[in-house]
Amino acid sequence: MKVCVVGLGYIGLPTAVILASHGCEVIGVDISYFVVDNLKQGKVVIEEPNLEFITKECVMKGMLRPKLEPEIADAFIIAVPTLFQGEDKSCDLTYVLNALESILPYLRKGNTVIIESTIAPLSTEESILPILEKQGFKIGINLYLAHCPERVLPGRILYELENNDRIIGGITRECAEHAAKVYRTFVRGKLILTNARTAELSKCMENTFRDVNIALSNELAKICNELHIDCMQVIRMVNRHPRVQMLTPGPGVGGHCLAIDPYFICSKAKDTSRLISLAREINTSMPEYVETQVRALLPVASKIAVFGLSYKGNIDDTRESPALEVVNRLREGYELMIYDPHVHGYKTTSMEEAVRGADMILVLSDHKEFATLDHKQLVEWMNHPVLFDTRNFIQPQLGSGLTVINFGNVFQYVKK
Ligand code: SAJ
Repeated sequence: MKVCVVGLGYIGLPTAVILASHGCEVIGVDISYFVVDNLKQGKVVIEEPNLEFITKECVMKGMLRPKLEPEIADAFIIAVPTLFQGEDKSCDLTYVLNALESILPYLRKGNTVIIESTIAPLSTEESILPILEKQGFKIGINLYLAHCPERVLPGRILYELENNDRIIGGITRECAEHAAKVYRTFVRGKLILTNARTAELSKCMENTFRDVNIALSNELAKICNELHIDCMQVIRMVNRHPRVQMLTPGPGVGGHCLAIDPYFICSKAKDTSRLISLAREINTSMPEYVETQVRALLPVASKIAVFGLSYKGNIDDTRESPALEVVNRLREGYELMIYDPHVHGYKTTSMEEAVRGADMILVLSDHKEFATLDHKQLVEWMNHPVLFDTRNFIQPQLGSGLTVINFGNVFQYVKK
C-alpha cells in the first residue's frame, strides 16, 4: 500500500515511520523545507525515544520519502495542527484545509482520505466533505473519507501508535472499512469502527475528561490552602479508595491537547458545556495562583531559579506551557534565571548558574532530573534555601537544609 502522510510533526512523522516500517511505501510531506531537508539526512527535530533511529533506517532504505509536495497514492493521511481561534476558541481548520487542498490534484477514484488532526465535532461532514464532493467524488462510493484521531503520549508515541485501540470514524460504513485497512497494517490494538462525528467528539472528550479531572485537583489545592489542609495528603487518602483516582494539581494545563480540545466542544455546544468551560477557567487560573503564592513566600525583589519551561515532564515541548505564563508574570519584581535540561531555544542557563545566589528554586515542570537533585549542593549555592515545587513530586532530603514547599504545605510558609 502506498500512503501519503501530510504533516510531519509529533504525530505525522511517527505515523509515517511506523507505516513504512510495516511495509508500506510512504511519502512524507511537509511545508517546511527545514523539516524535509533534515529528514532526507535522517535527522529528526522532535525529542521522542527511538524516532530518529527508525526514521533514518526508513529513509535510507527508501521506504519513507520526505517531500515538499504530495504524490499519487492509495491513501492520504492529514496530521497537521489545529489551533483555536477567536473569542470562543473554536477550531481553526486552516492548516487542515490547506493540507487537503494540497492533495486534491493527486486524488484518484478508490482513494482513502483520513484526517488524524483533532477537529471539532461535525468538522469532517461540514468542512471537509464538501470540498471533496466539489471535485466530483462520491464519498463512500469512489472516495472514502474518515476521521481517525490518535491518542498517543509524547515519550511513548511509537509504542502507543501500535498498541492503543484506534477509533475509525467513517462518513459511511464503507469509508470506515477502507480507513481500517490502512491501520490494519500496523495497529495491534482494536480498530473501533464508528461514524465521523462520534470519532471527533470521542477524541475531544478523552482530553476534556482529563482536563476536568485536573481542574478538580487544582480546585482542591486552592480549597486546602484556605482551610490549611495538605491537599497532597487528601489526594493520597482519596486515592486509597478502590475506585477513585484523583489527578495531581499543578501550575496549569499545557500542551496542544488538553489546553485546546475542550474549547472545540464548547464552541459547538456553548450553553450546554458549562462544566467543561468552568474546568478550563480553573486550569487557566493556576499560573496566577502560583504567582500569588510566590509573591507571598518571597515578598521582596529577589532572584528566582526557574526549573522547567516545558508543559510537562521529560519532554521539550513548550506549547501552551503554563510555565511560560508564570515566568511572564514573575518578570515583574524578580530576577529570573531559567534552567530546563530538555528545552532549547529559550534563554536558559546551567543549573549552577541559575541556582547560585538564588532566593528560591521554582519548579514548574516535572522532569525526572528534578526528583534526584542533591539538595545539600543546592543549599551551598543558594542565598535562601527554599524550593517551591508546583508539580508536587519532589521529596525533601532530611538534614539537607533545603526547605521543600509544595501545594500541600504552602499555607504553612506564606508570610501572614
Ligand atoms: N497535568 C496536570 N496534572 C495531572 C496530569 C497532567 O496538571 O495529573 C498537566 C500536565 O502537566 C500538562 C497537561 O496537564 O501540562 C497535559 O498533560 P497530559 O499528561 O494529559 O499529556 P498530553 O497533553 O501530552 O497528552 C494527552 C493524552 N490524553 C489523555 O491522557 C486523555 C494523550 O493520550 C493524548 O494523545 C494527547 O493528550 C493528545 O494528543 O490529544
